[in-house]
Amino acid sequence: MYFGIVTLFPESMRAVTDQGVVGKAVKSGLVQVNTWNPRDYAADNYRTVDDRPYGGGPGMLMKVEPVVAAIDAARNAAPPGSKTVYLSPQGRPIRQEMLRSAASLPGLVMLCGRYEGVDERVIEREVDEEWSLGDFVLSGGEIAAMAVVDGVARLVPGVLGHHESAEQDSFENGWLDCPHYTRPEVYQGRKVPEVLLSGNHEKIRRWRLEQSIRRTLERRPDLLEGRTLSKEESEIVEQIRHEKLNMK
Ligand code: 9WO
Repeated sequence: MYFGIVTLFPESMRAVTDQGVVGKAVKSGLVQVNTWNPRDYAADNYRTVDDRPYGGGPGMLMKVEPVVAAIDAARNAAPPGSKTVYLSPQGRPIRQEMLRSAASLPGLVMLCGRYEGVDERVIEREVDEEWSLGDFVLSGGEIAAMAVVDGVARLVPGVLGHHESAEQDSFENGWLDCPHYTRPEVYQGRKVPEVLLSGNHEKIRRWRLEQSIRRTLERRPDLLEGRTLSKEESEIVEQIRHEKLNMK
């Protein structure tokens, strides 16, 4: 999997490429991360990368020529069939299935904005999709790009070991993750749920599923919209809804 990152802060990507699961995948060659700095494509003696917005107002935009030249260089180095994504709060909220389809591409080019962003015509002409981590503002797209590199890289076959495998993930089954426990058996007077000590794997599986469903109904009921549930899942959802009715 190839990542080309267009950024004024190429060193920032080391936070994701130099450690952990992604660091290992980069070292082994399963994942490649290259950076392209608009500053290297700035034509003037000052290597100017910002410019003033038409219409006035506070803030600056990224200067068009250097950012387009860096995008072009990134795309030319990326494998054919790669997609170009701009990270911004105006983008489509990222969901796990978007990362899954990105992981099936040969490469992903990501444009990290700085300042007040990028000229809209650059986004229209050079970018396939605009993605967002959520409804909040950062000071640039780099942290979002690193989140995407991390989230996509771990879906590339061979990047995770059998034990960490992505099928176990929260969201691969559509539910929030269940709670987890490790030693000690009693911590601050709070005991580990008995079922987890029972050794009954079928009971444990069902308890975990029920916990996942409870959490999802409680915290993220929106995740149920438009989903088809298995018989077991809908039975658990019904049972929980009944309990709630009886409480009132
Ligand atoms: C900066 C600014 C300065 C003065 C007045 C208004 C301003 N707006 C902005 C601004 O929104 N800057 C963005 C910074 C431009 C695009 C790149 N930046 C960014 C990306 N911030 N947050 C993200 C982001 C990306 C993905 N998911 C969540 C947030």
